[in-house]
Amino acid sequence: MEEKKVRFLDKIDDPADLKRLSVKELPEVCKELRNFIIDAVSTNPGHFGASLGVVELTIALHYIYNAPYDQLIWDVGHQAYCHKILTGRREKFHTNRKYKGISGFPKISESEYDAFGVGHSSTSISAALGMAIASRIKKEEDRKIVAIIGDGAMTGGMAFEGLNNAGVENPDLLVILNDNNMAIDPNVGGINQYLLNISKSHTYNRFKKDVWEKLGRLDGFGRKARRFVQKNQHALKNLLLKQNNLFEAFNFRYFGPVDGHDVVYLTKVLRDLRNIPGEGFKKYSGS
Ligand SMILES: Cc1ncc(C[n+]2csc(CCOP(=O)(O)OP(=O)(O)O)c2C)c(N)n1
Repeated sequence: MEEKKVRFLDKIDDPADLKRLSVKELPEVCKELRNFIIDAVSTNPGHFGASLGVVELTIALHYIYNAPYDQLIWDVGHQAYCHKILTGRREKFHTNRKYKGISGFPKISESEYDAFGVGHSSTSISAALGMAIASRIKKEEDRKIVAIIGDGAMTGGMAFEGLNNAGVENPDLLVILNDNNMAIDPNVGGINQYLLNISKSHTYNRFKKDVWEKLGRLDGFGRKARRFVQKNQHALKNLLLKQNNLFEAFNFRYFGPVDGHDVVYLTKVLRDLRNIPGEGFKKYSGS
């Protein structure tokens, strides 16, 4: 069997080690992490596809955010293998889901990086909202809270309770919709159709990407114009999408879709989202 060379992953014991790498090196880390999971899960079975699907997203999140101070909340948690491996549990990963081994889901008592204990679906937005409000009360303005939720979990009622409450609470919160059109089985229902429709709206997505990138390159006037676009996104989107955006209706700003397998681009998008100034910004990003 061909020996797989590992240049980076063996030296990543926490996200600080990941941050020492250059953005250009991240695609290689993604390959190594994906191989690591495939090898581990082929001898010790566990949730396979869900974690393989978020390799790039997890690496980009840990590269840009400062966990455990920033809190990453995985919905269901079956997709958190990459997160576990990057946060000090690589060497224990062979004990995943075994008696006295590490848990197959984020578990608060297992690691300070596991911000919320999960297993049940559709809880992440409410949990993240609670944490964002707590952070606001404690005046921790630099602390970021991110919920990562799949399109399957997004169909659950509790996810909508979270959106509904966030709409009036106005927290500094990023919700990442990891839309792979798949749950345990292919996803079904009205929300699924809706998500397919918005992710296919090329007119809007193309327009936004072009405008955003061009304005970002300019200084002075460009920055002002970018702020103007930012402020008026809601109206602009409705105009271009020719339909109301469900998430915007809940008072979220919707950015997306974003290619969730392009780790370099993801770091750029997350850095932009992280740096959007001011309290009260709520962001919803499809990937
Ligand atoms: C309350 C509850 N109901 C059902 C489940 C079973 N369940 C496990 S994963 C999952 C859906 C996962 O799909 P998605 O959110 O799209 O994530 P993906 O696997 O695509 O990453 C469900 C419904 C659960 N964990 N909790």
